[in-house]
Amino acid sequence: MDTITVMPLKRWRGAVLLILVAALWVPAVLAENPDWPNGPADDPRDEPPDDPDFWMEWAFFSYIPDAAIGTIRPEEIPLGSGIHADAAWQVTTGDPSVVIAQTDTGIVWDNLDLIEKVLPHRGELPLPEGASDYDANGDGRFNIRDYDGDSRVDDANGNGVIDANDLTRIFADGVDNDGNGYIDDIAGWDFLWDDNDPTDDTKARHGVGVGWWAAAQTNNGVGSAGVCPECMLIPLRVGDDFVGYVNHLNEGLMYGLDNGADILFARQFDDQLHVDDAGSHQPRVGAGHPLRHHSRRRGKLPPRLSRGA
Ligand SMILES: [Ca+2]
Ligand SMILES: [Ca+2]
Ligand SMILES: [Ca+2]
Ligand SMILES: [Ca+2]
Repeated sequence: MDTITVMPLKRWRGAVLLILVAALWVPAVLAENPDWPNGPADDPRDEPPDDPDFWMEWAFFSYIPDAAIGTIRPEEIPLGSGIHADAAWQVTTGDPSVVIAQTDTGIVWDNLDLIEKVLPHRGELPLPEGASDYDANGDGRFNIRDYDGDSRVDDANGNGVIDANDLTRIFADGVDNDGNGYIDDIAGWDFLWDDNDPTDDTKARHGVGVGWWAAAQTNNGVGSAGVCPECMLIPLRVGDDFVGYVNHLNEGLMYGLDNGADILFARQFDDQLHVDDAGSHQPRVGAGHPLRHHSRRRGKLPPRLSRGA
């Protein structure tokens, strides 16, 4: 099986060129936009989302930014510069019932475009204080905002914001409450270290990037946009760099399948990854760099995150 994705250098050159060209185009006004998105018959450029970095997301555009028109062959101009996500939003911005398993290098919890996009795991959590439903605020989705005002919840990880990782630290009780084989899998899982904290602690940031592109909170005046603005994410850490261990990826994909994900964000490891069989104790990558091997001790590990730990 293949494992890691590395874009060939010549493709990067093209991408960098387009980014530079797109960077020349800056819309006159990027204000809060309650009218985003406009209708399918309208020009999406008339009502862009208000995210300040959206103007750099040439990969989403159904058009060529004006500043780049002269650099593109005329016959290619109708193709646009990207995947036409802006046109898709004019039909739908997605649905929070659609869950993406983000199998990558983990997550940074205080990313303002992702805080509300992480799907907490109901089976390991108490109802929000005083609520009869996990969607305590009735906005149609279950996320960290449903614990707003809950006297039990605070900034347990000390990163300055209330995020799903705080729920893990506060409500971890050392019990696999839902019996899915993972103890206190409250906000994703780290298959690299086999624990319940998928924090990107090596700051690889690849997982943050792909999670952002997939489902960043959009039109919120922060950062940029996601392809599916309303979809939710389960952060599943399966590596800490561009070199990974395929069994972790497989475990992450299986976790997603078994725990309600509709979309498996499968990181690929073409050309770099070494595929290891499940019984090997000495997995190796490429020219022979040994990887740490972690035996599965699912259900036997104490929770890495607990109150005061
Ligand atoms: Ca809610
Ligand atoms: Ca926090
Ligand atoms: Ca569990
Ligand atoms: Ca945003």
